[in-house]
Amino acid sequence: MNNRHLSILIAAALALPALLTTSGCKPKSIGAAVEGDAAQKVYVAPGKYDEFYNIVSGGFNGQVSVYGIPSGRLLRIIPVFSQFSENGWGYSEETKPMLNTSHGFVPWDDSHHIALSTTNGEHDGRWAFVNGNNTPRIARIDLKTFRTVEIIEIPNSSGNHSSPFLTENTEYAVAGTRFSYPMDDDNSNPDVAINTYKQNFKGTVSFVGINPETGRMGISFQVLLPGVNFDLSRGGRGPSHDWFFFSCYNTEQANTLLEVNASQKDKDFIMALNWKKCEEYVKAGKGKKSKVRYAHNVFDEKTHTGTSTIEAETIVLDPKELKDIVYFMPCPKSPHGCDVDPSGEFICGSGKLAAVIPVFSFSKIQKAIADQNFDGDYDGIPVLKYDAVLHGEVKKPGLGPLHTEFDGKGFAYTSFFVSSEIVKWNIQTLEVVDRVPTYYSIGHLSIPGGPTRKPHGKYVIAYNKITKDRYLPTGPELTQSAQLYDISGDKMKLLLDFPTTGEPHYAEAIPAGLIQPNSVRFFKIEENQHPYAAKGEKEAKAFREGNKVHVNMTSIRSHFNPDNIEGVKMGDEVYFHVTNLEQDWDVPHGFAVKGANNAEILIMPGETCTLKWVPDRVGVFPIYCTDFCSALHQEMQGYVRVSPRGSNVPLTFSTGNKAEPTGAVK
Ligand code: RUQ
Ligand code: CUA
Repeated sequence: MNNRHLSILIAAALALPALLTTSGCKPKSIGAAVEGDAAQKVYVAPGKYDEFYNIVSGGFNGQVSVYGIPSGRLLRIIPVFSQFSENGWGYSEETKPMLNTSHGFVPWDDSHHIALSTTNGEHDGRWAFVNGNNTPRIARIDLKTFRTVEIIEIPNSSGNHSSPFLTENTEYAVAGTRFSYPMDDDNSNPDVAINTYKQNFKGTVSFVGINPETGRMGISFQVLLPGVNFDLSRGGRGPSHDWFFFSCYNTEQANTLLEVNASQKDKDFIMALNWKKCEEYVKAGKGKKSKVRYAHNVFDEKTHTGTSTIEAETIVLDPKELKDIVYFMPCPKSPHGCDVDPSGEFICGSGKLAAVIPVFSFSKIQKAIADQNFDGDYDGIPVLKYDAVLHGEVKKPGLGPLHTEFDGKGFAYTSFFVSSEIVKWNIQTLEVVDRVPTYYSIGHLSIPGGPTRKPHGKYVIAYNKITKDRYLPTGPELTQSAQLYDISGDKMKLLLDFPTTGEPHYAEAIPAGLIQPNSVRFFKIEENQHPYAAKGEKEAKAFREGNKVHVNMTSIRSHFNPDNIEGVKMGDEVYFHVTNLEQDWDVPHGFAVKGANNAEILIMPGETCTLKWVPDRVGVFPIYCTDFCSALHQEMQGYVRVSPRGSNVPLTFSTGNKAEPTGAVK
């Protein structure tokens, strides 16, 4: 494809909704797109549960959201790489460390991909991993609490896009750098001219090891690679268990105007990497130490507190010396998605600008490696011959293929951004068997269990990039949108549109039964090890340490203890450590104070959360519960008196008229 064609393609993509209207692809009415029984298929009656959890990355909102499928009902927003004033995530003293990085506090990111943990390549319902794209990070969400419990920063990386895909037993989450650049490493000189890209810019992929019991992450090793863009990846399974596959674009190594300059070559690469061999080399001491800085943040459910540690070293493997760990396979053209079928034999690359979908055969890859069937090398990495590793090509599938999921019945489903459709094809014969339009310009798609050894099938969900006319308009920005299709028959059938928060990127759907029974209902108060917890009303107190006033406060329906505090002075920092004494499901309490510059907090039963407040004026300030917790919720309130600097009002605290201030003033 020449550049003129390329710009036509891009222009076509931008004008797509108009194009659909004029070309007649768009059904004339909703009725034409949806069959009569669609409503029944997505109707989840009041009091009934959805069949699947759909765990969806929020793109530029840095969050993850959870929907029920088939209803499309929004069940929860999980803040990850974002502050969230609804529950104080990233604002409370306990959660601020979770957003620490080697660049300091970075309270936002751009989260693209979800990976649900697997055992033997099948969903186990334990954790969800999600990537931070901008300031390279991987987060782990505990699916027992639906909370972010760990975030690790990835050094020697810039734009963590091809992440956090997993190996079959969740041994590793991967992180491939989207942007190549001069490494962070102390031995590298980062101050180079941008136009020396070819000489000085490098790529890496990192393998983040995951503890099989606790889920705790740590960077096990990194692999140093030529300076290209790593886009997406998938772990092998079954026969290809030991391998990982990454799509690479910008093999032209352009550093400006990539829309043209990184679209020159007819083929870029899928990279095949043998992570088992890498493990062996690391064990044999073949890695080199790289001096770097990166944050590792862990949230402890016993202390209900996050801590951030700055780590200083990684191990880097160099495939120029370790010849048998990495191979490139030519792939037309600027591949985006790189997906492995449930059997582990087929790997398909979706060239955004390609007219075919190439499907590679794992057994042929192994044979080509054994026979050294190479087409030279690329920057020291052997390039396998395209014909030697190809199972075949899906011909004329559509325009702008992005991602592929599998139904476990021998079919693949590929999203096409430019032609705005999902195309179903047979993995063996490579024949297209069905196509349906999406509204509009689908990015990712998800079949429940689609990236596992045993897909659950039944539905495919489209995550669309452009909403246009699908919903009531809400000003210049429309809601983001997903669509649900029935795939239980031969033909895909549109069932439902549902709005999403942020920009939905990748998502996974998992049967409710794998998560629902494990859901934590409350934290046991006797296990609360927060240093400022008041585990009963008798333990409630206020005390001073210099200009810091600590209030170890309890909340239970429907009062705080203490609820009257005096003796705070201008210049003080007040720390409200609120312990929710409830031991019952679904009874959080909120806490808010007038003029607080951060957020309210929402404290789960049995948990302690801390809100820091620096009063800016003298006066009496109300505090109150923000979550309607009982018939007397509006009574759940109190006051804090703030006196001038140097005032001699003693620090006292009380609850109830009888209990006069008993303040143990330090
Ligand atoms: S990407 S729309 Cu950031 Cu996953 Cu393909
Ligand atoms: Cu506690 Cu309202």
